Formats: sequence, structure tokens, C-alpha cells
Amino acid sequence: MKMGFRWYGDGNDTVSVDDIRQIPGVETVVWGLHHKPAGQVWEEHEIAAEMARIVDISDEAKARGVTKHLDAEVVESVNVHESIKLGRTVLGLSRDEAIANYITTLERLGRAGVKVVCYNYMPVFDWLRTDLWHPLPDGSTALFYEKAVVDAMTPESLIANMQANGGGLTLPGWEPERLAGFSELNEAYQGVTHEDMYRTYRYFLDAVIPTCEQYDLKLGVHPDDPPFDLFGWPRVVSTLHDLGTVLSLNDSPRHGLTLCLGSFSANPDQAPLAVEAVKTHLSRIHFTHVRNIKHYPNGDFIEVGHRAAEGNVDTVGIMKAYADGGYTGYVRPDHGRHLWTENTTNPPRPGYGLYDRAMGIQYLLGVWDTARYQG
Ligand code: DNO
Repeated sequence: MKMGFRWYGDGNDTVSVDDIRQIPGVETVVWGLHHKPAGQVWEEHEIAAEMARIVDISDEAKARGVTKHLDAEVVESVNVHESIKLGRTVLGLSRDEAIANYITTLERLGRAGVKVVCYNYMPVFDWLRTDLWHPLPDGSTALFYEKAVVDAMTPESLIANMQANGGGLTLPGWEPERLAGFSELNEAYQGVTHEDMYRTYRYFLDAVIPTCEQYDLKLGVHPDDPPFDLFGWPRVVSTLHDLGTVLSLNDSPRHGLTLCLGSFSANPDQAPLAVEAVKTHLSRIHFTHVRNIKHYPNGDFIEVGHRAAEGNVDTVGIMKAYADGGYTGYVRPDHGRHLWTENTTNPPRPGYGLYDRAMGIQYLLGVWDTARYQG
């Protein structure tokens, strides 16, 4: 198992690579080119420059005696263009052009030494919360999903809300280019069924998996967040059953999961199945996000610290299942709360504060080490 930490890049994150290096146990920086719209090819020089920022130790750090190297083997995410999910030309790009561009990006990432590429297959937009800075009594803040707000809102008002909440930083999955084409997309998704989405998904996998075989790359799909349909658009990577269906679309071991147990568990019916999801699909889990959320009876949920007792996700059972199964993929903590000085002087990217994720890692590694030690 290799522990990672997500980083959005210089000038795009309040955390630095040197901060990440200080966290015990972290070996991998999970990165992306966040300015690239879905469908566009990633340039070789951009890939090389970003990877160098992660892997290289600055002269100043070298002078301090730093020797710990971080690697850049995991990319999150290379976003899938809507034309691929819809199976037709949309936003000015045809499905086959978008797939050709995706393949070029995969080839370049593979040649540069990347091992795992995370992506999602959600229609129109990525993750969704109603309050990115929900205050908790102890002074911390956290991402919050209020069901009644979503039920009462139009997709347009939700978009405006997420953009206003981003603290000036573009949120991944909520890129202006993606949202600019919103009406066209909304129209294009009318009448699209879950079966249609699985059909286009199989077509996509059949096209890209040979490149993964060639370049020793693994693809990991991230579950829908939240894991249920929104505004009538079909989400197909939501439940334990869906994970089985998705994996059956292509038998190559290169096609696997980025199993985010927080997203998966946002559905209260599925949360108790999180450990089973790990055990069932262990050999196809290339990357995993382990975090905790707390459900409220009215359908709301809030993100909490990683400790199992804080919420409804059995983070102990999950890490033990990985350890007992001899998991060799990548792990990262996820979200948690915004704490301490972060909330007042240096607001992080929503869900990506330094402290709760760093503490979360120590908790996850504690369970892992204990399970491995006890054999
Ligand atoms: C949110 C993240 C997602 C995730 C993508 C993967 O914080 O978990 O944006 O990176 O869905 O494609």
C-alpha cells in the first residue's frame, strides 16, 4: 500500500509539497492539471513540469538536509468529456475525437511514469454539497449536504451557489468551461437512461483499455458523489451492485476502481456495505479514498474526522480489510474538516485542508500498522 495526499499545484492550493513531505507515511502526491478542460489533450511539457514540482527537492530544502522523495504516480482526474458519456457530439466535440484525445493523454501520462489515473463517469457535474463551510460548534467547518436545499433548487441555482462558495478557487468538477455549456448538456441528457450510460461506458473502456495495457497504466473510476441520481440525470457508479456492473463492462484488470468510501457511504443504505465493497473488489481497487461522514435521519450528511466513531463509515473495518487482503494499491485520506488557523487566516480549498487530512492519515496508518503487525 502506498499512502498519498492530494495536491492542486502551486498557486492553486494552500498546502505545499514541503508541507506534504512533513506528514509521516506519505509517499505519493496525487495530482492533476486542473486548468485543462475535459476533452483537451494534456501537453507533455505541462505533465513533465507538474511532475517535476512534486518529485524534485528544491535547493533550499536540500540545503536543510531533506532527502525524502515523493512520487507522482497517481493522477486525479483526467475528466471524461460529456460527448463520451452521451455517445454523441456535444459542446463542439465528437465522441471519437474526445476518446482520441483521452488516449493521447493516457499515452503521455504512461510514458511519464504515471501508474494510476482516476476519473469519474457522472453526468454534467462532479461532487455536490450545499454548504462548503458549514460551521460546527467547535469552530471548525466542513462540507455539508442538505437534502431539502437540493430538492428545492434548480441545477442553475446550485451551480451559482457552488461557484460563490469556492473562495475564489475553481472547484474541480465545477470548471467554468464545463458549466458554460450547461443548458446544452441539460437538454442532451433528457431521456438518457442508466442503460444508455453503461452502453457508452463500455464503448469508452473498449477504446482506452488497450492503451492502458500498452503503457502499464491502471484506470480507477470514482463513485458518484453523492451516489444517487440528481435532477433526473442517470448516475451509474453509485451502489455496490453498480460497482459489479461497471467492472463487468470490461474484464481487463487495468479497468478498476478509485473506491472512495466516503462518496459510496453517502447513501445510508450502502454505508454498511463499505467493508464488503472493499473485500469483494480488492483486486480491482487501484486507488482508494478513505474518509468519514455522518448521516442525519432527514437525508442530510456532513463530513467529519476520519476516526470511525465520528461518523457512519467503518474506517477501521475498511483499513483492516485492506491490510488483511494485502492491498498493494494507493490510498489517500479525503476531506474532513477545516481546522485551526485554516478557517480564519488561510482558507483551504473546500474539503482540502491540511490538518484534518494529516491527522486522518495517522489514524488510517495506525489501523493498517496494527492489522499488519498482528498478522
Ligand atoms: C472531490 C473529489 C472528486 C473526485 C472526482 C474524480 O473532492 O473526490 O472531485 O476527484 O470525482 O474524478
